[in-house]
Amino acid sequence: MQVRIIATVIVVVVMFLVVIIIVAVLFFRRRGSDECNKKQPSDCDTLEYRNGEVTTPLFTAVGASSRTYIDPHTYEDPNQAVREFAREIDASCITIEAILGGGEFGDVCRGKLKLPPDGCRTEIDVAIKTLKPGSSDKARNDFLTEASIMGQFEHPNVIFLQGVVTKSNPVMIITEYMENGSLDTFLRANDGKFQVIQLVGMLRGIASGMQYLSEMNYVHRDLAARNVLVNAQLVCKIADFGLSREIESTTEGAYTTRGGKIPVRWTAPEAIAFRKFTSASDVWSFGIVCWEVMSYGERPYWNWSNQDVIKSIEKGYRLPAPMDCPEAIYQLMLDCWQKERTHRPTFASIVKTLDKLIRCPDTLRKIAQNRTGNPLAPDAPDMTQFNSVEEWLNSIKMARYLENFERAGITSMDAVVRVTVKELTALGITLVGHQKKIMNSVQAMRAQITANLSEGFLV
Ligand code: ACK
Repeated sequence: MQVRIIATVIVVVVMFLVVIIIVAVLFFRRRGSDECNKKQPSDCDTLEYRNGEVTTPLFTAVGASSRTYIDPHTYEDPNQAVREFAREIDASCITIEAILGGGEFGDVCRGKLKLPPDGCRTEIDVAIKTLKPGSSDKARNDFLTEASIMGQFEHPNVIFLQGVVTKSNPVMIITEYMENGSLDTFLRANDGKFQVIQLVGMLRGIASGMQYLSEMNYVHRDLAARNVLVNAQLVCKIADFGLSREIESTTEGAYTTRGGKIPVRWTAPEAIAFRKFTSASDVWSFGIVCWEVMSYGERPYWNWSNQDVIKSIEKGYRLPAPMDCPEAIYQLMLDCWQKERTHRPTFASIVKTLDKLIRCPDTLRKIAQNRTGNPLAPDAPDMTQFNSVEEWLNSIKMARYLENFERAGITSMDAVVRVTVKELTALGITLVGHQKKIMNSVQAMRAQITANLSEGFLV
């Protein structure tokens, strides 16, 4: 009797729980779809309804969320992507005032845009990229692709697209106006004029824009100071999305064996070697941008040839800390330049690191000490002239480790050039500062040997 009562109670309780679970599931599913319907169709689905038409890209990423970038090349008709992602502006709302410079497809101008919401009464400053009259259909499509990409982004550190003019000639792309122009030119023109915290603030902005883009699954492939714009308040914004799919950088691109172009100095080794472009390769480029910013627009790797850059990086050489660069920022650069891409920080963690440094400016006081300068500069000490390990260790004030090297059988300069950080630890050199000092010297030596070899000198 008791067993029957207990069994009945259990059955009733289980049935009751099952009913509650079913009701709860139905309730939440219903609520989810109601919220979805409240948003734009694109928030729930990649289907878009514009002007009563249903348009859709040919492919959609599996599990794509509303925050995923859609490659305009997946559209059968490129014009459709432009209609989808960029607002058409009437040419009569635009006044061109001055030419800022030449772009890949035509002039870049400054001008005014009358904003229609209040009957064209408000005018704002804009930048206007024009397409050269008489350009081919392919050039027109390539030109407008940038607008289809930019139109998908909305972030304070990513250049904002106002819209496009495609229904009249010249075809134009209208973006927000950035008073101080491109970051590299701006820094060169203002050498030494900023406080470190201002420079770090610029880097924080760039990292934040890149975090947003990487979270949208967008890989830039050409992040460099020349492709960052600066406004009057020193806010930095990522620009230049025209080259992001197929690198065609006119000034920096070096041809690969497969006919693509790669801005070598800014590009991660795996992207150069086998075209593995990812957000982690964008992080490498961000490290180079940090170096450009902290050195006020100096050219990375100075006047080295692209081949010298590739060879030196492969051998472990890394750019030295710029003058007066905080140690913490140089460490961040070195982290971005980890050979193994999975060991590099993400943009999210870079933003966190920079935020912490900005919140506690004292952490920026310590200046990187391991500044070795350009080992290929005419006045750089010749690191290839040492006849013995002892002579070399004496020159860098590390003679205390002579025995460690000898015990490990590293008794010639040929062996020294091949030494790695791991080996240093194994031979008992565990102080990070000393490891850095020794490795900097080894890297300078490697760079000079590479340069001498490429110039045909016997070393
Ligand atoms: O270094 P700059 O002054 O900044 O010269 C180049 C020139 O146009 C050709 O690209 C400038 N530029 C490009 N986009 C913008 C923009 N949105 N706002 C202001 N200047 C821009 C760039």
